[in-house]
Amino acid sequence: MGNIIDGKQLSLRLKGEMAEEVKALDAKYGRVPSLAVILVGENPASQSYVRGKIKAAGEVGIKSDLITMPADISEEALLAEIERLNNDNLVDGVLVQLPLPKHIDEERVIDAIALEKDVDGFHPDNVANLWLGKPCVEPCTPKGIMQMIAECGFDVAGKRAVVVGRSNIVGKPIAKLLLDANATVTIAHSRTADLGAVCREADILVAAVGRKHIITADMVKPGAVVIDVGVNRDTETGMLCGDVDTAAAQEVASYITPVPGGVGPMTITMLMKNTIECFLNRIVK
Ligand code: L34
Repeated sequence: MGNIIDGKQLSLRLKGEMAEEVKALDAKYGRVPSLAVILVGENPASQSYVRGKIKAAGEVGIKSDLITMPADISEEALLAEIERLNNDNLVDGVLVQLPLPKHIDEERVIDAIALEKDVDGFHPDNVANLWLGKPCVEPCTPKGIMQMIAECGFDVAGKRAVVVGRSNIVGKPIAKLLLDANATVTIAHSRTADLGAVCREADILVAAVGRKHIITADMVKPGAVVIDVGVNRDTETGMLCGDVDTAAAQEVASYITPVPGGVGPMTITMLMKNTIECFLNRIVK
């Protein structure tokens, strides 16, 4: 039976280390890193994730500012707020929680965030830098996944990785990070023919589709490392579950991440890391 990679435990340790680092930064530079989070509307899942981000900032000693806006806010008003934060020299990171209400152009909003404050790594220039192999902010979820794989002592180089899902936030960037770690990477998705056969090739299987239990135990290669990025609400029980049938897949895998308590907490922890990175890039410039 495979081991659970405990994202909560790993997060606790990393946040502890960052808290020390932030203390040292405060002593050296006379201020701590600061993060502004904008939440538009009242999506309960977004509210929960954003609460997690503000709480983590407190634990690490990062200054945080939560800016909530009503769902019917105009795009112009949101852009004006981003502009204000861009121009505030004491703000190091600006994050706009997604998804946004339909009347707001998400692309335009992400474009408006100053590149040097893009703690999510979503800005097009950041994405370009990632794919060109230039210095960049790595998006939080993929960055957290790589930490979790490293944590189980698994050497990615030369191995086969299959990423199921092709979103800009997870699928595409995690494929690039795995490629950089010298894995042989396949990006599969909902239209992949014989998804099971493709997944069974994977030494590292990353599921980022957003569909409950799309990955069953028979799709997992014995001994594989399985990373479950799904955060799905079970419509019957209201319970949170991943894209992987965890209990059954754990019998086959060597390591597997749980939902909840896996990739989600690590996404938040990597946001703290990125905020410190942006602070350092800005302050030594
Ligand atoms: N701008 N929008 C922006 N940046 C992000 O990095 C995100 N993401 C995704 C959605 N929109 C975003 C997040 O923050 C997903 N995401 C996220 C963050 C945290 C958790 C899940 C998704 C998380 O902490 N999940 C907990 C359960 C939380 C609960 O019970 O609701 C877990 O243990 O998985």
